[in-house]
Amino acid sequence: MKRLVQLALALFLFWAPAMAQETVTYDFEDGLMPEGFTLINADMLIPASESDSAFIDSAWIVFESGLFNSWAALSLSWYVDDAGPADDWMILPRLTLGDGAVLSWKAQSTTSSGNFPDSYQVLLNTGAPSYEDFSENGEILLTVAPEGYQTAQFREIDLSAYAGQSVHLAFRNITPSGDALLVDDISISNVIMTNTREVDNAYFGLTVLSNPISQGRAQVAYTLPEAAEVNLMVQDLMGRTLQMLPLGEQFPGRNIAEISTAQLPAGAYLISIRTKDKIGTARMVVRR
Ligand SMILES: [Ca+2]
Ligand SMILES: [Ca+2]
Repeated sequence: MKRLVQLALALFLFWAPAMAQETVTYDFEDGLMPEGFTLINADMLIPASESDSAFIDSAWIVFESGLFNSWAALSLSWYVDDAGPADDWMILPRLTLGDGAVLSWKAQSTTSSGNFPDSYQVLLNTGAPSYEDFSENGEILLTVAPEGYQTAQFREIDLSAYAGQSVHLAFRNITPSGDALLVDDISISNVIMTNTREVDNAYFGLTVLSNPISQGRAQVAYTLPEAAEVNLMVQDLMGRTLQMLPLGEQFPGRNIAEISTAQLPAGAYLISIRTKDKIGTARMVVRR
């Protein structure tokens, strides 16, 4: 009997680390900046084009790109008076790297003439996801100066030297004077998973009733497979949180929650139902 226990324990020890390694991918397809990302607009420069005014207070935004035919992260580098350089950071949540981890992504400069291509760095830091900590202690893994503009470039960095370390990875736009940079399909293989929340848009069957909404309130319906502590979040399409409503412990089955929409300008919003391990989303349109 003792031998059996030992064998089981040996199997468990062998099995557990292998099973706990996963690939983490950010494809931006829900139209939102992923939860846990840190954005730092360190240059504080003013976008040259008025249609880019969203970048005044945001280093990177999630954008539906015609070039990629996909949602992607986009960082602007064309500022008033061709000022520069850009200094825009997109820092990923902390990840613990397993053996043989590889970071890969797809990037492209958006300049159509080729005259204003974007440059950027990819960095790694074991400290805090802040400008100060990254500037002091961050390691530049790769500098791309400039990125290609005619086709998407697929790039990767071997992270096996950092096995066992818990790190933040960052993309930093450093273009002297450019147009914009697209980054998509950021993927890190062999990440040691702890407790993460999975975005599964359809998971709760979340629907906005009587959508589009023209009244001052909206009702959303969702289904819980089991009782759970639920939060309801309203975000704009830039990923900014507008409302976070703790709904408390909710019963399994179909539930209805109400949101006040009186303060929301006409437009599209993202509603999400969040439990400790799942996020389900739906779009809501407000009309006036
Ligand atoms: Ca995408
Ligand atoms: Ca900026």
